[in-house]
Amino acid sequence: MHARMHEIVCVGDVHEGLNFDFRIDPETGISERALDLHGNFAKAARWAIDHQAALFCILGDLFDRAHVAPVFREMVRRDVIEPLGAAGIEVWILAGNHDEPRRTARSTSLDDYRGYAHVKVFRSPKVEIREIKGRKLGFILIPYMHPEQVVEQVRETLGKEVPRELAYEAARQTWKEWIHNRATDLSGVDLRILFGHFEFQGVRYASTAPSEVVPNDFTFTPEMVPDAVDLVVFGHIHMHQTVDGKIVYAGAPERIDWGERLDPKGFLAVRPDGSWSFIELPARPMDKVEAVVGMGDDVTEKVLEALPPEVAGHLVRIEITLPDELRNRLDEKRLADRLRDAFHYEIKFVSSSRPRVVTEEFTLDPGRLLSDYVDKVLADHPKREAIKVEARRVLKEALA
Ligand SMILES: [Mn+2]
Repeated sequence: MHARMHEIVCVGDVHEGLNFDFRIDPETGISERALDLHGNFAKAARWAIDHQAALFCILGDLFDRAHVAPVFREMVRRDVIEPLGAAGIEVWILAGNHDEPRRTARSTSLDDYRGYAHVKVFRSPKVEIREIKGRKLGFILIPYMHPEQVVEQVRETLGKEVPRELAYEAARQTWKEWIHNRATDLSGVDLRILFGHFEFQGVRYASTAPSEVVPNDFTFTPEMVPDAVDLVVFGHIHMHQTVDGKIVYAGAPERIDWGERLDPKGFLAVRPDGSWSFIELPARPMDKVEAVVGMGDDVTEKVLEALPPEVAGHLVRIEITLPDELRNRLDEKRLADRLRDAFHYEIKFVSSSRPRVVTEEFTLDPGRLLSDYVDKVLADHPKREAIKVEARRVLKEALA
């Protein structure tokens, strides 16, 4: 055995199964963009194999929903689960809020991998101990559980009824006590690591988003982590960052939405002494282009001017604000020619004649209809984007 087998590779929110409505391979039904997400996940697995890692941990939201198409489950099996198994690397999969169903009894696509001896799927909290490079490491694992599920557990174990409006506070208290007790149980180990999938208060979602406290979201607070825990490595937030010293988010291995367009993406390599490195992966460039057109302007010229010089392989989103009268003046053929090397581009027209976003396309896609509906009805709502994300998630779960 080589002496190098010691890193713990931690990968966050992969979101396999996320649908994109462009560059779809008619054979597989998969968008090339979905292959970007998968490709970076496979690169993390490759890195683990090349570095003879001791452990490969997926920190939740491997899948975008509780049920994803078999083709995605097969790709994960083929490019990640099985190669890691062949290299003798143990794999841990924690459930996240996207792939853990609200009802525990309903299964998730994650359960597919239970049959492998080298894989452990965690859908409820657990403690594991491993000896790595001569050091005894204690792991406290807290997969995502919906607050209702936590309350349900409190009722089962204590026979105590918790009113719905107190669910979040009860869940926080329950998690805090549980983590504290497990850390105490692990007093004999050399290092205690907490793996989980939750939001800590004060995190930033992306460098383009302001860090705001959304009071209705279920959050952890740093006080919930006892001193006895040496390192906290979490998934759920897609931006790699450190919170309060010892709390680290691995971040997503690729950019999942447009808010993440400026952020570096990758995974973490944790060493048995508790130190870690962020390993960056190549992320597809995303350009958000805004053109504001006035009555006297040439629409096409204005848009061409606003484009970055290099777009080959980029995702481009163009938002054109213009008076309704100029809506038909864009020379789409010239634009298409200029953007022919782009990976994909989309145009959104914003009317400067009316304050609201106008949907110009006709679609029967339920997800887009719902997004458009939220855009229209909640146009001025400060949390419109967050509401849209959650609404689409619930719809997807319902349609799956
Ligand atoms: Mn999540």
